[in-house]
Amino acid sequence: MQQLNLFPQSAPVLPVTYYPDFLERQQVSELYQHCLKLEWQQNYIRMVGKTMPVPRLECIYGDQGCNYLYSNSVFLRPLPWTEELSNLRDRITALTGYKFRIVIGNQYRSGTDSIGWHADNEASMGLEPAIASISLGSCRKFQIKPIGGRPTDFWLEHGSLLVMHPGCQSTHLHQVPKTNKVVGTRINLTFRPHTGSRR
Ligand SMILES: O=C(O)CCC(=O)C(=O)O
Repeated sequence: MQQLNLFPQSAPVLPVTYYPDFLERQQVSELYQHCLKLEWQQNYIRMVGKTMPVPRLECIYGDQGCNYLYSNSVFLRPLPWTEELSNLRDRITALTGYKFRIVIGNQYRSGTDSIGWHADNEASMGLEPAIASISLGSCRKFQIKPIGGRPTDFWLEHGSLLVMHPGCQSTHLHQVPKTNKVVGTRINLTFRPHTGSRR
């Protein structure tokens, strides 16, 4: 499988690994169809005293009790793993050695859906989490930068896997910016660890 460590001499060293063809063509179409049918919801976030819709749809699946609160505002309670999602989790673990207890889905319906600069550093994931991110559907720009540094752009392709290694969330921020281009639906699945006690 092609693997890009993203450590070429000319580019900044990034604590990520990109696998453009992680999923095979047949598999990726079936998974995309499965993911369209997940329990997507519109969540609301409270920021600077205002409540606003999150600019994308979200869903969460995982181990019972592995609830997830982000930005001190959006509370997600996992639904039980679907067979397709747990199979995918196990494949990523087999490749990377990282273990995951939840998967958070993001559905970007058009170019106006996005996620702003952030690090995934919620305490519920434990120290220095490894996060694995699957992309399905339309290609969107993903940017990552060292805190206070310059961004590097990636185009996350249909069927690809991006692994953010332990430490990445302490030193780097990432985002999927809005775009004026006409783009179709993109689904992103981020597999994450969780410190919840029940297995
Ligand atoms: O959609 C993506 O590729 C990134 C998602 C993300 O940054 C997140 O869920 O924290």
